[in-house]
Amino acid sequence: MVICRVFERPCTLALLIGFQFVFVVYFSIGGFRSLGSLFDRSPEPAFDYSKTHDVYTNLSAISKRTESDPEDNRPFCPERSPYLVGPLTVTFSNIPPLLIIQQKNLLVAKGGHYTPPNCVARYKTAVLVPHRNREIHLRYLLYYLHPFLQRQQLQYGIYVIHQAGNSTFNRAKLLNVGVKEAMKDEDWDCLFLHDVDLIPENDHNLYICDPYSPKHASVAMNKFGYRTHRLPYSMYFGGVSAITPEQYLKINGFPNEYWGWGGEDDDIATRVRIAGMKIARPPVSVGHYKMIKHKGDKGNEENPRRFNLLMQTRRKWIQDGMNSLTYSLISKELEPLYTNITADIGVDPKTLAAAVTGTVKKEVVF
Ligand code: UD2
Ligand code: MN
Repeated sequence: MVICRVFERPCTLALLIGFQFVFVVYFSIGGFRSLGSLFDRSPEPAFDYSKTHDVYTNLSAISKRTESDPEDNRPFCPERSPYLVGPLTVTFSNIPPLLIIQQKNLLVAKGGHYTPPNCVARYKTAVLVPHRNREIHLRYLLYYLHPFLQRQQLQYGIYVIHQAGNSTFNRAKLLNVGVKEAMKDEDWDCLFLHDVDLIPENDHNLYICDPYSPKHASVAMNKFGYRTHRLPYSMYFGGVSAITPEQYLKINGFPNEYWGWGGEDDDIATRVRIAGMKIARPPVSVGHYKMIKHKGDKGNEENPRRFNLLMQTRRKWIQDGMNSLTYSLISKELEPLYTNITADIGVDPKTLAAAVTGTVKKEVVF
């Protein structure tokens, strides 16, 4: 009876509907996650980021070869590396030149490949870095990433995929090239897609794949006060993420048609969802990254077509991706700290069309 009376009043009814609306909106933008965390049995691990460690601490001790141990007698590396220290000191001043970085990482073999000296690695990870004209950032990344990965006792290789020429940058296509070329070298079980300007700040952020779900690793960045910043967050896949070769095949790789800044990360996230997978994430307190400050690059201007393209992902993913990838490999050089893959991946059709109609003149170099 009372309930009926309440509903009879239009004002109360409007209020109730209003509350319901707010409730639905709140939970649809991620509120369930916070509700879920109330019941979560594994609380966020706590790290004290005011006490950080040099990523090179004890590295030489970690990587000392015990000559008495013949290669084939080596045990598996432990499930959890004993060398992890947690929060790391990351600054962008006084980063030494490449030659010194080499000397600090004596067990890194040509091409930026590493295998733990005293145990058999449980995981084999290729780190793929799409790149053009960011040499300083690359040096910083190499300085921090090599000791970081060695602390985790991984077998790994660092690949830099360099886009030849000056046409519009195409991050996702470069990543496709990186996967193809890296898989020719080794049977990698995990592919890490890595922006050149993001440095991990906690070595508990393991550079290994989740066998069930592609993983988004860079969940908390200094740039956003170490908070998750994108809504809907569950779709966010940019920065640093990891995928197994099997998962990569399942989503037909990455799109080749995103020229310029933006959209390609959302396209990949959509592919993951369409293929029936979820995106895994490390805890926020672990997935800490520092981003090297930068402005937008020349040749990587915002892609005006990205919203249109994103509307077509459901239809196009099956025909645009790994199965339609074409490029020509210009060189594959084994540098001391990384494998440098230089590829001609073609030109942005927008600039081609503009060149034909005469709207773009000398700036475009083919
Ligand atoms: C965001 C994403 C990034 C990507 C991009 C949109 C994060 C943390 N990162 O980065 O993954 O989705 O938006 O495309 O959300 N690069 C070069 N040379 C260039 C241009 C780009 O090397 O001239 C490479 C480099 O590895 C760089 C990456 O492409 O880190 C992404 O470009 P960005 O750093 O300019 O874009 P940003 O920071 O907005
Ligand atoms: Mn960036």
